[in-house]
Amino acid sequence: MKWIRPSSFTWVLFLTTRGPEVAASEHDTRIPFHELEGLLKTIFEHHGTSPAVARTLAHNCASAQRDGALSHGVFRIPGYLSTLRSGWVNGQAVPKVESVAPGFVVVDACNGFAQPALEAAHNLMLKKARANGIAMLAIRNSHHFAALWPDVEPFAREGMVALAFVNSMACVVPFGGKKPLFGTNPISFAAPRAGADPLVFDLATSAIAHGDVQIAAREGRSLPNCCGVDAQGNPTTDPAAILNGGALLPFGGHKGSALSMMVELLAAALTGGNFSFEFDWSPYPGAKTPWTGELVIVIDPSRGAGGDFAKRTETLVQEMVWAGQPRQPGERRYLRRAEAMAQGVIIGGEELDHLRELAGVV
Ligand code: NDP
Ligand code: PYC
Repeated sequence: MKWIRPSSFTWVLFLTTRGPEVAASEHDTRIPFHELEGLLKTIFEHHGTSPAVARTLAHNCASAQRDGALSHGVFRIPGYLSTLRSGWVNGQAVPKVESVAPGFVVVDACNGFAQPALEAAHNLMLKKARANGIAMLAIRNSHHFAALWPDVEPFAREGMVALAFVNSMACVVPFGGKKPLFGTNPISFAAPRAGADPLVFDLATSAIAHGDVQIAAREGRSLPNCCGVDAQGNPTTDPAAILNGGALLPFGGHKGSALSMMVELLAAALTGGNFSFEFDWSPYPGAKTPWTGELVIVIDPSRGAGGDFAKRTETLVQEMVWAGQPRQPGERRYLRRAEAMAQGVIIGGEELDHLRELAGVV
């Protein structure tokens, strides 16, 4: 078979004429990004966070909604509020940043959220990665309730390659096992591209994110095969059966299970945080946020490849396109982002009314 390499013009046309995959439904409305961010900041502050924590969480959550990462957008607000109300997490925590080696930063999040801890270490991480070629950030005593791509994309925008690992709560059965042990344990990766948004992937190591199971249950949808088991350990496509005594499975059988195990070791054992099975939130009714750890690795690619890394990424992306891959990881989010910044962030009408009530602006 003869392959015809498309011209770059063809691909630009393909990418710019294709709309985002998720269209607004008749029940949806739109809100400017900065308004959504402001609304969420007010809500967080009204529910016990410091202004600094509120600003960080609001930006993170509004960004997920903007980019169509709906399992970690405003859908998460009730969970954030109930976890704050329960006293399980400290919304006022001020992270303690410590430089423990030329290429190693440790942050004690002081039982607060992981994002303010990451933010507090961001500049130091960049400085160390530039000075040493690589820097590690070990966050412990933290709660991560969000998508992971916002933790790596900013580093790639600074020319760095970044990886992040976070563990969550025991709800995934290890391959061949009988009881949940691992969290849904996502891994994210970001690399700079010459003349384009960074190449980013962010994926749960479970067959499906817990958030997506909750959304499917709420909408009365069944799940694809091989996502989870019911309370008796039988395969099920019913999200309610997974949520009520059942469990999730790793993606890709033993391979996803091994990656999930690695995330437990990197995000918990290496940081001094809890394994996903180690914390007990039962004395805190309403607690929803996993109390674990996060590891972030930032690499300066110029130490290995001179100034060429972003161009090499671009070459690989072009070859993937030419090989027929219809879209790259991260591309859907960038399309949604561009559309939301131009026309407003899509949100359910009732959901927005509820957020306004919570913020006390109606
Ligand atoms: P998805 O399966 O939706 O997507 C995984 C990755 O694959 C994304 O980078 C996505 O890009 C890319 N992708 C999806 N479809 C395609 C395709 N057809 N071609 C090429 N690339 C594709 O993510 P998950 O459901 O696994 O995870 C959802 C979110 O949940 C993540 O943000 C994750 O961080 C979060 N999560 C958070 C946890 C926590 O403890 N805080 C625990 C578990 C999950 P794109 O973004 O462009 O669609
Ligand atoms: O969607 O699996 C998930 C998740 C766990 C913790 C935060 N999100």
